[in-house]
Amino acid sequence: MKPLEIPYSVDSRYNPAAIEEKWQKTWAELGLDKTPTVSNKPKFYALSMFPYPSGSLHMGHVRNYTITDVIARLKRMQGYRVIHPMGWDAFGLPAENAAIDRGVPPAKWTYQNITQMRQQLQRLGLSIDWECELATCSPDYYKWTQWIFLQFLQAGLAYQKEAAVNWDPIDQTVLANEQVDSEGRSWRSGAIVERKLLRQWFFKITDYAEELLNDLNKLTGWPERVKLMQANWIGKSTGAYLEFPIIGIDEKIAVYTTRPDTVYGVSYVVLAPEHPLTKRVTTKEQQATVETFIKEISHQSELERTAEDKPKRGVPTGGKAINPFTGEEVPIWIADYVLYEYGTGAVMGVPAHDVRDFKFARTYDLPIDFVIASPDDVAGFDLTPTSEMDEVTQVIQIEYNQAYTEPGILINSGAFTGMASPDAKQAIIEYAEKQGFGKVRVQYRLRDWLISRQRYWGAPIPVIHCPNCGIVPVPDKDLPVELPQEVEFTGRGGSPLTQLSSWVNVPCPTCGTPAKRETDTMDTFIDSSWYFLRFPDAKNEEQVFNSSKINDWMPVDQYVGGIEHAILHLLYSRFFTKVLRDRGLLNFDEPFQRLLTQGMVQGLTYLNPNKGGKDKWIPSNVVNAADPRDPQTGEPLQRLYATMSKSKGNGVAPEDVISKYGVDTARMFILFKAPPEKDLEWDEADVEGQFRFLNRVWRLVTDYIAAGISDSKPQSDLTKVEKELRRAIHTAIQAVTEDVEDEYQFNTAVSELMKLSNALTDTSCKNSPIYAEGIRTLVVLLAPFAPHIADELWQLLGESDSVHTQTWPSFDPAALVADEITLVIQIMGKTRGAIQVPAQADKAALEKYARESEVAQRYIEGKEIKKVIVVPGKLVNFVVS
Ligand code: ANZ
Ligand code: ZN
Repeated sequence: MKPLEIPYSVDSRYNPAAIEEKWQKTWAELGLDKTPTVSNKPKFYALSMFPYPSGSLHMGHVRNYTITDVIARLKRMQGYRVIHPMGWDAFGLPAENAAIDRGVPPAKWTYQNITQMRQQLQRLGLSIDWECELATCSPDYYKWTQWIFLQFLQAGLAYQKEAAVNWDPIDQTVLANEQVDSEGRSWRSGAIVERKLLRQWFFKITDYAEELLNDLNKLTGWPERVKLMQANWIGKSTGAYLEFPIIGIDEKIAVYTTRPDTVYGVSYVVLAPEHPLTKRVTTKEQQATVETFIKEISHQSELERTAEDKPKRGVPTGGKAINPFTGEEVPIWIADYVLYEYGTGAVMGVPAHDVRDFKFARTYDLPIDFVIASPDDVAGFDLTPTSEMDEVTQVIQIEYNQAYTEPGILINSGAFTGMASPDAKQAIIEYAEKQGFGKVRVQYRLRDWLISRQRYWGAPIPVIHCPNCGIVPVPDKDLPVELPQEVEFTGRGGSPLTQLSSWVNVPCPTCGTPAKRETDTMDTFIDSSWYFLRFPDAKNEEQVFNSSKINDWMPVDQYVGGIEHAILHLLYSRFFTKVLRDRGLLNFDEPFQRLLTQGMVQGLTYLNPNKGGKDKWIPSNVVNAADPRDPQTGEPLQRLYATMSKSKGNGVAPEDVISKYGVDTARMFILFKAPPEKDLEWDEADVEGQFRFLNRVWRLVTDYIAAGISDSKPQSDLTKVEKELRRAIHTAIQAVTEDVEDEYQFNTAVSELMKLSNALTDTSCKNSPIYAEGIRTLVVLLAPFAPHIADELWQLLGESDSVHTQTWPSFDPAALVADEITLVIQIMGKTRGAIQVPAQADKAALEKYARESEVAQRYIEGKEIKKVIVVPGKLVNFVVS
């Protein structure tokens, strides 16, 4: 043993406040978190969803960034070159509201918040490369947002058309959806908001619908749930146009249906009242009725016409059509629930299998013929298809007392009888196509993306409207189109940009004629659809980014953020990536390789079930935990965990926890309390528990140092105790590595660290070099989780390099093999004890050890052994008389 030599006196107490500040400074000086520029190491891009600069950090942020930070630190130690950036999603409405309410300019308000939040973030000791920092509201970022807009415009993916917006008739302004309350009133004026048609800008995301859907298959590192949400949002449905010839005139009614498998159950055809064929099919006798009906419903809105709970109304036209499959005549009706703008403006009525049609048929006494049945209900029937398409003898009588809307087995459907719905759909469409009376038709629920906002605090759309040239893109050399500073915010009369004539009026860049700038700004989702492409080249003044740099760093290897972005942000980012790829700027298809959606942080709160609205939440600090009652009414309260929020008063401020316990404890608690994708219940006692654990580690290491550092090489012949300790060390390396590597099970990884710390505490070989190996391994394994204490202890161990520059240890498989195993002794199936036996003992040897054991001797004495059951590696069970 070498005499103790420590660079400075070891503080016997763990003092997080002192060491955390010290190490944050040191890391910054050493540039540990900087993104490596040249290196032949494999790359790793770790990214948290960047925050909106509201002004203060909440526990959800802390959890999100801690998760990403552990991954980034681990990957660096595993030999990757890592980029781990941070920025600000800084445009948006709250800044403008602050300007209206308090007169603070949006830019000033935003940058103040950024400064404040950056400081709070830096206290967390995250290994972020601050040199990549960006804010979407800064002109050197939105210059490129505008440039990308022009790329979309050039590609024909940006266009203008009329669209309905929320219009406040008092303030004369467009409102965002968030500014309209549940009663449809403006948040400011209280006026009932109107729908108004205005020219708006759109991005043609529908051009990419099919690829966005198909490429979900490539995202093997995404949660299934998120992929499903995206697929549903895109909403691909395959249906068909089917044509029904009209009797008496040489015309056909094309209907759009998603259920061609129900075509044998059609009992009528319905036209939208506005349909051009309505007049032609109406008979003389029905003319007056039809005209009255059309007049009546012309006053109804689309919503009223289609609302689920409204009765469906219609009238027969007197005309008839032929079902091309059955050859049967069916009446032609008009009805309010069929919209002219959707599909073909005509539907085939199948009351047996559609809820609306069912109600309609009941009201007007139309036939209801079941042609789909559940597989269970047709079990006993002969489902041989007939040879002819139109041979529909009603052979199977199945009735349901409501519409049967599920897919099932086709009955009474001629040659398609017996088929399952999905196959039948395809077969029926194919047949119709062959016969020339139908066509397959793919529809998406996804609509084009409305990107224009009549707001100030966003990136101005960089086009100029010229009376001669029409829409003229602002030339690249004139970008960015900067937001003017000297504006007044009144909240009335629309966007302040429209009032600023000096800004609006410009000569046309092409012909010089007096022209007008576009005053709309872009949806903030555009800013966040490409920020991850800017980080690796954030300072580039010449280009949006250097493609080879971005192709090198992208895709993001691990993206971490909230489930609330499962649809829009992630879909838009995928869309942008594909468009920029098609513009030749990128060489990959998908931006995010792996996605982790972290759960919510929940706080303790109390609920008064007899109260409604926000009043029902009673903050825990005014409640006596032993007997929780409403302080006002005395009513008993329910105790529960709910997502931390201001209204529930159950938030825990990150700075309070950090001041009391330090960042490392907060991180350890967050990681230990729940797996990252699950909700996490904030619990002070468990925070304490982690603080105590770090204190134990501190004592363990400092006691070891005080006792003297052994630098001797491990001998070849280890004692049994040494072998056991070595096994504990290497088991910890293996388990921690596996827990964090594939599944990010940080909670079990922290348990493994605790196990190792216990093994080191309990072992009797504290003078052995194996013990030294154990102490050092514990500190290294702890580094990604509790980075400050780990570096401090590492330095106390006499190391001059930061622990974060160490190589992540690999385990020695030989050390994992046990010399001895525990053999359970049972008598008559009851466990009576256990003994240690050599691991390689065979069945016969195990039985011998068991028989000779003290436990067995005690229970067997004087009895006859009838049978011995040996389970190798586990137990021996004696059956006695
Ligand atoms: C026959 C049928 C049978 C239908 C059945 C459904 C169930 P999505 O999925 O929203 O696209 N439909 C078609 N055009 C319509 C219009 N202009 N106005 C009102 N309804 C219309 O809905 C497609 C279904 O909505 C179509 O499939 C059609 O009714 C109806 F058991 O056709 B279906
Ligand atoms: Zn012009």
